[in-house]
Amino acid sequence: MVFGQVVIGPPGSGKTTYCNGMSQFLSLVGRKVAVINLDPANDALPYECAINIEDLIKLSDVMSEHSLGPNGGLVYCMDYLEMNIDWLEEKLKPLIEDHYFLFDFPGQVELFSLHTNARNIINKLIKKLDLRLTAVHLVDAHLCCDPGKYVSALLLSLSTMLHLELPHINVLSKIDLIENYGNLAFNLDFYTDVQDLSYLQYHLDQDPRSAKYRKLTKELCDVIDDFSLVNFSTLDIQDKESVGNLVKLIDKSNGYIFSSIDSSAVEFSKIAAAPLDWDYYRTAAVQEKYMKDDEIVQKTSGMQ
Ligand SMILES: Nc1nc2c(ncn2[C@@H]2O[C@H](COP(=O)(O)OP(=O)(O)OP(=O)(O)O)[C@@H](O)[C@H]2O)c(=O)[nH]1
Ligand SMILES: [Mg+2]
Repeated sequence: MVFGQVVIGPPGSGKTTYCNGMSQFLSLVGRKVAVINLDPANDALPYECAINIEDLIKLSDVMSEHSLGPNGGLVYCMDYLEMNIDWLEEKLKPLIEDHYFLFDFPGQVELFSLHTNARNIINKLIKKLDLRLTAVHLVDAHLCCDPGKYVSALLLSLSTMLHLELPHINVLSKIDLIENYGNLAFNLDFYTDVQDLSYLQYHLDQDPRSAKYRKLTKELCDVIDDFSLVNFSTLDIQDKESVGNLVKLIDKSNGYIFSSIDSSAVEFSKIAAAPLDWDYYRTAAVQEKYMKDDEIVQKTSGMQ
């Protein structure tokens, strides 16, 4: 079984930096990582990539040959990759034996919430190579500073989750920079847990520019509340604890945590030794008490 991550998110949200940091972190904990660059607009790659879409198609060629802008060019490149999926498959096959995959995707959001090409590419790879992939959706944490932008980040996260239908983790990236943007209107938990958006609506209504969209904001927030699917983890790529916490979440979501029982006893025992909110003796004592109460009830009902 092969595990990996599909790294997506709006332009500049930190995908390439994430792939670089994550591959270093995973290598340190003993995994063999292959980073696959599927973004033809990625100029200077900070990581050594195992496969690069530029070997198949170049964005600059597409733009000049077909008179397309960068957005249309990227859609064309993804369509082209979908049609030539065998190329990617052949490149991945030698790595399947012992590698963990990180796919660095383009930042054009409509590719993951509207078009079908990226979804088809991922699904074909999953089927043909028996991959277990989690979508890691990065959103720049500075969007929390503006309630309108935060609502749009929630909607984007929700539509991407519904569109891709993969195990999915939304991440507020660059959380180390959030203090630089001034005080947040609410605690960070409010933005990560997405529990009650009525406070956010009230906050938006205080701004005369957004007050006129009150009804629209309410309807959009209701959609997010009704699905009740979106929440966020946080990430500072330079903080190993932050990266480690995310790895634990991703490993649970794609099932890696279970596969590692056989393949890496050391890593699994580290996870197993982590503190758990479970106390055998406390649980056993409660069960014993219930059994005694049951006996008493049975005896007293027999006496009557
Ligand atoms: N402080 C801080 N900066 C970050 C972090 N992650 C990424 N950055 C910075 O954010 C900028 C954009 O990062 P990229 O990794 O190029 O973002 P991307 O999503 O790959 O961008 P596109 O490929 O253009 O869509 C870079 O200057 C990074 O150094 C982080 O966790 N903390
Ligand atoms: Mg990038």
